[in-house]
Amino acid sequence: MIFEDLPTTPTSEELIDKAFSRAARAGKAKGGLEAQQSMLQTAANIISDNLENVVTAWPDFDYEDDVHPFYYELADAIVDVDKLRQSLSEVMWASRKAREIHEEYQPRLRKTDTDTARKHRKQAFARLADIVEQVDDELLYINKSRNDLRDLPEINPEEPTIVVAGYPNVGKSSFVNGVTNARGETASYPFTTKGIGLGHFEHDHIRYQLVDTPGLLDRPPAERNEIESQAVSAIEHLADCMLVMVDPSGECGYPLESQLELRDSIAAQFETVPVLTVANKTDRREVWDEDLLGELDADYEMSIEADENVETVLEAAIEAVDYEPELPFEQ
Ligand SMILES: Nc1nc2c(ncn2[C@@H]2O[C@H](COP(=O)(O)OP(=O)(O)OP(=O)(O)O)[C@@H](O)[C@H]2O)c(=O)[nH]1
Ligand SMILES: [Mg+2]
Repeated sequence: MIFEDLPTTPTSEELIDKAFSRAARAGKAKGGLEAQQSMLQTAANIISDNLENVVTAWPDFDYEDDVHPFYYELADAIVDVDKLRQSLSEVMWASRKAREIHEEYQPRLRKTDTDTARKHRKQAFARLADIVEQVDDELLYINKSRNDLRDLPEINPEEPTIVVAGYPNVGKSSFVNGVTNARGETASYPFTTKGIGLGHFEHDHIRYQLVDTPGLLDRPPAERNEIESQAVSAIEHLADCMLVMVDPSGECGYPLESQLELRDSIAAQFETVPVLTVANKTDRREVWDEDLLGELDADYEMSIEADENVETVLEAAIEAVDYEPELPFEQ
């Protein structure tokens, strides 16, 4: 996951302390003008390099190759990506500024007496400290973003992905766990209290990803908060097939009418993604709500419990994904 290995970001105070204490050590090893030059060089380099490293540790949000739209939107649900990008660019500015200060003061530490050189060097230090303090808030925001984003789960947006949606208790997890090796493998997102279920299976040597979405795509859009809505938008970039599971028996606790509305709203939002409606629990057909079955117009009917048609549904989803692996010899 692209935000997993980001290092901690130093605070402005930590960075200033580090730069000046290393500079003091470098100065002690020498004497006269050389000591002042060495101190300036050490402090400026440490500040400039550390600030630059803060920025280059991040993937470039401008390039889809670096940050897939799925992760961009997901990150934006959790942190303010614009503010983060602005912070990164200001830290880069500070890094450059530290180098400029170095270049500006370096000549003043030559061909002069030690006292004058020390005076200039102190002035340069004050300006270096000032530059770092100017990006104090930015460094804090970058570190906060790093902490918030580092625990996003291992979802691979490049892998062909089937997303399973539907009201609670309709059988989403039973399906994901039944057809994959997931066995309850879940990943927690900062924006749902329930774990997102993740499973994988192979078909014709291609690895597919199945994503179960409790807490996100299990109720009407109006009931989602802003963060959840944004997470759902992120899923639009992830899903290659949307499988809406419905329980016409209503034993899940939600009438078929509500489930129908959810299906329609998902189909409307995911208009660029193939959406399959699957009626689950055929083993409970005697209590299905017959009146609305016509309107539901399910693409498939199955029973996970009775293992009826489950394989057919999976194959239909694979077909809907229509994944063509990119072969290296096909240019
Ligand atoms: N009769 C019957 N029960 C089923 C079938 N599939 C799942 N169930 C049962 O329905 C209940 C809910 O199944 P889950 O797979 O946990 O449903 P879910 O959609 O993941 O529910 P949430 O995680 O709460 O959103 C469980 O008791 C399952 O055993 C089926 O085909 N027939
Ligand atoms: Mg579940």
